[in-house]
Amino acid sequence: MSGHQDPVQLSPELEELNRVRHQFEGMMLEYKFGIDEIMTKLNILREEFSHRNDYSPIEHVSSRLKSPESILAKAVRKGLEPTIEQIAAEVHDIAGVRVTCSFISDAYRVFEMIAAQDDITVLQVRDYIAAPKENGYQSLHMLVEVPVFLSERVHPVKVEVQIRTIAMDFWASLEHKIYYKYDGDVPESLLAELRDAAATASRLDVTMERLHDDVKALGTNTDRYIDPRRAGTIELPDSLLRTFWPQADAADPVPALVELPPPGSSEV
Ligand code: 0O2
Repeated sequence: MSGHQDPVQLSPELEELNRVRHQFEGMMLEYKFGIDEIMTKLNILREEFSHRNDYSPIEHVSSRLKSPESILAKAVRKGLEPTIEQIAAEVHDIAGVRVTCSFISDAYRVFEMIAAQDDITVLQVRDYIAAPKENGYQSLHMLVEVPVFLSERVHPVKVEVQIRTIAMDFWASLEHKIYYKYDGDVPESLLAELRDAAATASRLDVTMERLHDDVKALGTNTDRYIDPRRAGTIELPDSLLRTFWPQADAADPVPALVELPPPGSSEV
């Protein structure tokens, strides 16, 4: 008996199926390479920032390749021909990268840094921060094209980059879960609560940005203030003092210096 097996003869239908599957896998691989390129760019920026400034506008970066089921569902929703060419042309978020930032200004800063890179082409921008969606969704979406260098050709790959704050991301992941739990048919009372929560998240972002600006306005002279975790005396700008000293009013001026409790003390 020889160890060799006869090659399997596939019917023409199976041959065709095999060809499409191979083509689809090739397309997904190219999208994965596109994600790899963008992730590398973002990780370089993040590490460079941390090294230079001890602060990075990029808090966290994640990526996902859309599942074949999700791609097909979107193709059906958009009324596309079920061909790889149509899907590649019309489904823009097969490759997705998400960047979370602490502050809204950081989101725009990251946007500008990506857009300014020579090999990046920005195909589309949707600014749901400036103009949130009806349901309260906020995020800055940019659809970019990045060249991927393959063995025999250079292939431009589309990647959707979503940039948002931590608060926006917290809201969006819960809303996404709720949307899928109710299969898109979310009760009106829950939708109203989600809109309220989005407004709260938005206020939080604005407050955090203002506090951050106030702290930056203290300048770079680190001798002027002491790490609060190590207790002692800390000098704060007026708006920050009023946040920690709500009993102060115009008649009772806020003291210029605040005594912080010693470390480990339960006193507030
Ligand atoms: P998933 O599960 O994240 O993949 P387009 O085809 O570009 O014309 P599309 O796809 O609606 O239209 O574009 P858009 O507005 O840029 O949205 C793309 C992605 O943004 C969505 O992908 C979500 O990830 C996110 N997104 C958009 N709107 C919302 C929203 O209201 N809530 C949440 N939580 N996320 C949103 P998918 O395929 O919908 O989902």
